[in-house]
Amino acid sequence: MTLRLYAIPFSTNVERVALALGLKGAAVETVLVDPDDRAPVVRVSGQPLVPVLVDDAHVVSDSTAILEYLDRRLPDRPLYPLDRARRAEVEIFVDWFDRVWKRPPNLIADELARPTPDDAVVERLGAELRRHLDRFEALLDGRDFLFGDVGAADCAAFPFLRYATRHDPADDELFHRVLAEHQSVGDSHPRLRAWIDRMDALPRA
Ligand SMILES: N[C@@H](CCC(=O)N[C@@H](CS)C(=O)NCC(=O)O)C(=O)O
Repeated sequence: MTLRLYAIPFSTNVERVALALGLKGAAVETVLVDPDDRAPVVRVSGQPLVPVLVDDAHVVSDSTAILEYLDRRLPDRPLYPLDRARRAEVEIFVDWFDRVWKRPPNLIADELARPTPDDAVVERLGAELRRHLDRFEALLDGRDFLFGDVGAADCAAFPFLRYATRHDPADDELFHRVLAEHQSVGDSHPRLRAWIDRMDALPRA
């Protein structure tokens, strides 16, 4: 049975899954959906957001839930450490990333979408986002990937952190412009730059 992945162009959360599938070497059929018409996604999953993974009778939405599902379904080349304590560390990181790290860029995008954005709010939140870059630089001290071996933490963070050095000109989504403008790194974060290059060279579905 071929896995099916529902996607929209330039989706960060879809890229998490595409990277995980690439690491697993799994065959997948990608169903590219019109971002303005989520009917096919709603039909298959009962909700409008991508990614959605369909594996025969199993329909899984939410990128983190999909990564966990893939590790159970295709246990070779694990995304999460097999050791319980190390696994919990990665789970805590992914949870922090989604609940804490994502807040400033989302709030900046909300602010910029207002008729008269407050520059001071944008600057304060931008500074918070830039401070996190130092944490990633430290996480990569002495190792090639965020928690040692490449896995779920890298798949979860890369699609968002890549904007520190890469922004496809065809990608004009506001949230992505925020990520590019408030994270740009020069020579200040060499480990982060090298990790972005390393991650970008990985296969993906
Ligand atoms: N928690 C979900 C979030 C999914 C999500 O927000 N997906 C975005 C694409 S990256 C989406 O479908 N957005 C559509 C919209 O907001 O209308 C996950 O991790 O998969």
